[in-house]
Parts: sequence; C-alpha cells; structure tokens
Amino acid sequence: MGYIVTDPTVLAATVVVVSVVYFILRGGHDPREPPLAPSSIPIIGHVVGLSRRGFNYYVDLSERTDAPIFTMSLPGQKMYVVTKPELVQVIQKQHKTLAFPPIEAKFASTVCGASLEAKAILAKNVNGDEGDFGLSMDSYAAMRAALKPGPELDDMNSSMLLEIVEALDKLEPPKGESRNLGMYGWLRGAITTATTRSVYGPMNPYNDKSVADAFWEFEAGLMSILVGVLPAITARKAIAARTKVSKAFEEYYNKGGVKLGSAYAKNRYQSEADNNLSLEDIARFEVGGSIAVLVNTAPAAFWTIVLIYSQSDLLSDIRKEVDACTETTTDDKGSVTKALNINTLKEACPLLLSAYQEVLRYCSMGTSVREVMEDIYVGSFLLKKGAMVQMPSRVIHQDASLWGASVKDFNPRRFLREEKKNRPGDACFRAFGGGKTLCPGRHFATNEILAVVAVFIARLDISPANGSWDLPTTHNTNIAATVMEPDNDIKIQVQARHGYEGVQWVVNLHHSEKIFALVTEDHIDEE
Ligand code: HEM
Ligand SMILES: *[C@@H]1O[C@H](CO)[C@@H](O)[C@H](O)[C@H]1NC(C)=O
Ligand SMILES: *[C@@H]1O[C@H](CO)[C@@H](O)[C@H](O)[C@H]1NC(C)=O
Ligand SMILES: CC(=O)N[C@H]1CO[C@H](CO)[C@@H](O)[C@@H]1O
Repeated sequence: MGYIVTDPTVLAATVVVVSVVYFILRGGHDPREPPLAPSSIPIIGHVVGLSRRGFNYYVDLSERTDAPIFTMSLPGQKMYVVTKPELVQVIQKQHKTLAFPPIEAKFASTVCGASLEAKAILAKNVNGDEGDFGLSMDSYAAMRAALKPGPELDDMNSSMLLEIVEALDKLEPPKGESRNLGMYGWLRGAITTATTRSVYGPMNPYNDKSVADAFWEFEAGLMSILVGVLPAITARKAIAARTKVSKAFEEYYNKGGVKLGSAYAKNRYQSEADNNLSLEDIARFEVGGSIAVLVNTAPAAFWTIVLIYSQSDLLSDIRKEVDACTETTTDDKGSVTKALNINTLKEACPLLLSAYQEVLRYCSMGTSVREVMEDIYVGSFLLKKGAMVQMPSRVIHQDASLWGASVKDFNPRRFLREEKKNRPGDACFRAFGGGKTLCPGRHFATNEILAVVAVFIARLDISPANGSWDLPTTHNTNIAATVMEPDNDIKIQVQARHGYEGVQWVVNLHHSEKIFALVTEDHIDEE
C-alpha cells in the first residue's frame, strides 16, 4: 500500500490502466449523443486541458466546436458541456431528469465529512421523486424562504450594513494621514464579519478570527478533500481546519446561539433537526453551507472596486451618481452626516449598477451542473443516464456571437438601459446560475456589494501602492467559487476622500421588496 502510493510511476501506471479499463467498460460514444469534443491526446487529453487551463478550457473547446452541446469523455465520467443559452433553458426545465440535488448531496457529504447516518438521511428522497419531504427538499425550501425579499431578509440586511459602515469607519485614516493595506485581505475580512454576523447573530462563531481563518484554510484545501486520495495525508490541514470550524458551530448550537440568528440560520437548523440529524452533523453541514454564503461576495466586491478605481473617468462618473443621492445634514455644532440609501442607489445610479453587473459577467466562472437520471433527449441529442451535464457561465459570457466584438473587454456601460439592444437577452447573464438552482442569496449579496462599493467611492481615495493598477491573475481560483479569485493581493494606499474628511456616514436600506432585477427569473414570478 505504502509502496504504491509513494512511487509516482506506479501510481501513474495504475491510473492509466484503470482509466483504460473503465473507458472500455463504459462503452464508446453513441452517434445520437452530442458530438465528441476534439482531444489532442486520447482518454486523458481533457484531463490535461482542464488542469492546464481550468475553466477557460471549456471556452477553448466551445470555440473549436459548433455544436450547442458537446461530449467530453473523461476517465470514469462522461460529461456533456452546454454552450448555448437556448439549450440551457431547455435543460433547466427538466429538473427531475436532469437533477442537481443528487450531486449536491454527494458534494456536501464529502466536503463536510458527514457521518454515515447523515449521509443516509441526506440520500433519502434526495431528488424529491417520492414527494416533498426529506432533508434535501426541506433544506432547499427553508433556505429559499429565508433569503427572498421581505422582512426576514431586511433583518439580515440591516445588521450587515451596520457592520460594513463600522468596518469603513475603522479603515478611514484621520485627515492628512494615509494607510497601506492589502485590498483583498481587508475586503474579505470585513465582508466575512459583516455577512456571518448578520446570518448567525451576536454569538456568530466567526466572531473569533481564528475560526474565520480556519474557514479560509479549509476553503483553500477543498480540492484535496474532494479528490479524496488518502485524504488523511493529502488533506490533513484542510480537515483540521474544518474540524475547528465545525466544533465552533457545535458550541454555538449548544449555547442556543441560533435562537438569536437570522431566519436563514434558524430555518436551516430546524429543517436539519426535524430530519433527525445529530448536532455534530448539523455543525459539519454548516461549514459547507458557509461556502455558498462566503466565497463569492468578497471577490465580486474586490473586482468592482479595482475596476472602477483603475479608470479615473469611470470613477468620477460613478462618484457623481453616488454623491447625487447622498443626503447631507449638519447639526448645530457643525458636524456633518452623510446618508446613503441603498434603495435610492438602485434607482438613481444606473452606471454603478451596470458596472457591478458587468463585473459579474466579466469575472464569473461558475458552472451549473446536473446529473442525468434517465436517458433523455434534449433537442435532437440523446443524453445518457449517469452522465454529468455542465453549463459553464464563462462559455456563454465569452461568446462573441451573443455579446458582440467587445465581449473580451470590461465595458462598464454594457448593462445600461439604453444599451439593451446591443446585448443579448437576460437569460445570457449566468453569474447567479438559473432555474431551480438560481442563487437565492443574490439580493443579499447585491445589497452588500453595492453598500461596500458605494461607501468606498463616496468616502475614500485609494491608489495602488505600486503606482499602477496591475490586475492580479486568477489561475488559483477555488473550484467552489463562481467569481474568479485574485492570485495575489493588491497593496493600496487609503486616504479620506479629499474634501470629505471627518464626515459621519450612515447607510440605510428600507424594504428590500424593491429589488434590482438582475436575472430573468426576477422579472417573472418569484417562488
Ligand atoms: C456575488 C455573490 C454571489 C454569487 C456570484 C453567487 C452565485 C451563486 C451560484 C452561481 C450558485 C449556483 C447556481 C446554479 O448552479 O445554478 C449559487 C448558489 C447558492 N448561493 Fe450564491 N452567490 C453569491 C452570494 C451568495 C450569498 C451572499 C449567499 C447567502 C447569503 C448565497 C447563497 C447561496 C445558496 C444558499 C445557494 C444554493 C446552494 C445550494 O443549492 O445548495 N450566495 N450562488
Ligand atoms: C425523527 O425521529 C422521531 C423519533 O424517533 C420520529 O418519530 C420521526 O419520524 C423522525 N423524523 C424523520 C423525518 O425521520
Ligand atoms: C508591484 O508591481 C510589481 C511589478 O509590476 C508586481 O510584480 C508586484 O506583484 C506588485 N506588488 C503589489 C503588492 O501589488
Ligand atoms: C439599516 C436599515 O435601514 N435596515 C432596514 C432593514 O429592514 C428592517 C426591517 O424591515 C428595517 O426596519 C430597517 O430599517
């Protein structure tokens, strides 16, 4: 055993033999299936391509194939990759036969290190085929109910905004002084605190910085846990970090912390307890749940701020919009308070909103996945039971036949109302996924990002400590992230905005029912 693992040649040979046998046993390619993607090397060509190019490999392949869907045979797994939005819509409608919950359940069980009991509970009626019951169905419903616009979301928003304003109060240096810091590091810390505080309430386990750090260490090691080759050795650090976070959650539940948490935290807990999960497993699943809640907001805010500040014309245009909807009051002692209202921002700052949405188009790299539960035709293509369907947002977001010749550019004006005729339909915007698995956190995330970005723009002058804005590369982006993560931080110099020193800032948000409709589903009826 030890011998096989330590000798890389033996290991490689074993992988190849197993793959070849598997490939032969699974049978080849049926001509009714989507056409095969070209591969430079047989069998392992796509594995090499994916590991070299990451999610861009799907874009490379789609540019070399005309088909709206193509087949990629990976050792041990057949995959269909969808390249056209019309076909995405067809697939999303078949949500029982082309299903997400079975994949999610496997992912959650592995990533969270669930017990055998918990795995069995989660596997029961996982896809809702026998009716509307079981942990899988209950927890989807519970999360969606708590995150949709309404009073429960408003409660989360208000505590999040207080934390954001407090973090910026601490960040802003006194008049005439400046401060140097890593932009991404600061944002990720501030957003992690604000988000988790509003989700988990005053006894938030992430109040302890070492727990938050452990979460990010776990996130960085996700791949090693997922690959699962001797995880006790290869994923030792990531697993230790995960245990630290889940222990903190156990303590939180034991002390009744969830009673003071948001409806989102309460609903999740209740659906799990009602399905007889042990407290240990509830705590374990919460570590996995934190991935959806935490990993995308900070990079989205980071790119929005960096891409706006790095173009001075754009910065000044957006500043004008934000300033115009800031209310200023001066008390009898002469101290100035400025109030920003998030709802007003959503109505009166079209360029800010367009730039934010363009950041999501430009930087998103998530892929919606489905498992084929039964052989099924989509259009004229046969999809075979057991295969995986991938719908990478990047393929659609980078398609020049949809977005025009400027598709590779960051164009902050692309999503302005008057540009509507120059862009494809809303269904081509895939940053939050779509259909049954559409991100339920999009309203909360949008509020949080707009708040951070608007307050930054309104009150701070920042410049790169290096002298120029060198945008970081994004090769190391985590597989669980749907927004590209920067490989390295940018050091910035922060000052109070010239002419705005010593101002008190408040941010308001009244009634999130007034939503900013980003995705097609928001224009139709909300579930
Ligand atoms: C800019 C920030 C965010 C982006 C781009 C984003 C994007 C996504 C995407 C692409 C999915 C999968 C959709 C699919 O495959 O069709 C997803 C799922 C989800 N997101 Fe978000 N998200 C963000 C922030 C948030 C936040 C702040 C929360 C919670 C407060 C959240 C909660 C969830 C949940 C609960 C799911 C469903 C996971 C599941 O089905 O188990 N998201 N998100
Ligand atoms: C949970 O356990 C209780 C007591 O053993 C049982 O009555 C109930 O049916 C179980 N609930 C589910 C959803 O399995
Ligand atoms: C500063 O610029 C150099 C060269 O452009 C780059 O290699 C380095 O990563 C930058 N450092 C920071 C902290 O941004
Ligand atoms: C800061 C803020 O204005 N928060 C609002 C969020 O939602 C609650 C509940 O509806 C309002 O009372 C708050 O004013």
